[in-house]
Amino acid sequence: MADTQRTLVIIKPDGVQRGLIGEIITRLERRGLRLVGLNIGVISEATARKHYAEHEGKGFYNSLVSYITSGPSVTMVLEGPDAIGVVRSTVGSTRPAEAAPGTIRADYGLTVGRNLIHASDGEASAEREVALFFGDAPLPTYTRDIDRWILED
Ligand code: DAT
Ligand code: MG
Repeated sequence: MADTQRTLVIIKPDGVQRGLIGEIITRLERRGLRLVGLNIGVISEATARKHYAEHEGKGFYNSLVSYITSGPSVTMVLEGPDAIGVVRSTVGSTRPAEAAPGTIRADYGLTVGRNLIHASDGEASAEREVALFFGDAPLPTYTRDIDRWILED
């Protein structure tokens, strides 16, 4: 059986401004993933810099920080078997123009600087990012009645 994992997803300001919050959450929820954290708000510059610290010094770092802080984002935590990889493959490649059709970035995006959504890329980053955005909030542990139709014992 696959390991149950938690992963951080951000609907970036372009996704919020374009009215795609529901579409994006629906796609993730329909896969069977369980939502255990959800918040909307403007990400502070300090948090954005920490979140994207691995890209510090790259040419796009400052514009990436301005973009992610330019308006409200939706931050969420999703849970499920192999959730980290499952969400990354549902999101698609970093560059929407190269993303596989059917992925969120391909279906709604065109350019790398407006690629709509962030998802943690591994266990260490998921743990770090969930703590960065939801560190103070206790996340619920629960099962849904539908889970027996989605998850094997
Ligand atoms: P991902 O978001 O798929 O994990 P990443 O961690 O490599 O991709 O980069 C973080 C974000 O930075 C990405 O979603 C968009 C932006 N970005 C990455 N590479 C870029 C580039 N070459 N030019 C402009 N923006 C870039
Ligand atoms: Mg990344």
